[in-house]
Amino acid sequence: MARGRLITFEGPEGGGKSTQAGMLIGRLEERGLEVVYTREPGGTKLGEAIRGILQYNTAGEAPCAESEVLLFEASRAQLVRQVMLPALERGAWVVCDRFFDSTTAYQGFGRGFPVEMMETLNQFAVGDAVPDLTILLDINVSLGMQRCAKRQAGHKQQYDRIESEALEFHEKVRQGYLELARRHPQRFRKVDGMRDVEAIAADVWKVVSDVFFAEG
Ligand code: Z5A
Repeated sequence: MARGRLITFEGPEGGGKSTQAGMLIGRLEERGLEVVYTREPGGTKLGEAIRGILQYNTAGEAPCAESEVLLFEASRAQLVRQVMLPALERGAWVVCDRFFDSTTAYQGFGRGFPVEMMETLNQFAVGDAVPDLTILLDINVSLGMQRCAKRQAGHKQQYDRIESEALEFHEKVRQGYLELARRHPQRFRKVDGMRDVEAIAADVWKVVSDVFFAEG
């Protein structure tokens, strides 16, 4: 059985990663593929507990910036061993909502930790579970925030710890993602996330078709 494929969605918040991941999975399943959806941080019991700590301080205090990095990596290492590698090895496709590029973008470019250090930690956490394709849903920070504010108001939710960071932080993250896409052109495809859902989905499908299903 051929190894499955790993596709990750990345980008600033509000770019529509979860929405587009769901739509892509529908299209892949129509082709008869087994698809496993997961997300970071989370996707395992340990990872979901870490998610609470990272987003809502459920340990009773906020992690310091160094702990934050290591908690993301711990959640990731567990997800890779428990969910991703077994799925890929049995030939399933895995679609993941955020993965290690989020650490490089948020903790590296955003918080200012050395990018090379984040990449070394990422590599330790994931081993050879490197995405075959990373779709960067690019969106300007204020539009992303507006979308999230609308959703938050609808669900009467609080902003989480990282969403509550200043606009300048989120702008550094966005620029970091654009830099990563330039550095890794083989793996990254940038899609404009500022349009309507259907237009974005059509572009996402074109990218996936070109990368995986092109004739010849
Ligand atoms: N983080 C980190 O710092 N380091 C790491 O290593 C990792 C993560 C892995 C995870 O939060 C946080 O952790 C995240 C990064 C950080 N923090 N921030 N900021 P999360 O998983 O809860 O949230 P998120 O990943 O940022 O996703 P999101 O905010 O839910 O956005 P999204 O998935 O990109 O978008 P969505 O849920 O599909 O859509 C958001 C809203 O917009 C929703 O109401 C949709 O109906 C609407 N939407 C979606 N598409 C459209 C279009 N095209 N037009 C209009 N409205 C739309």
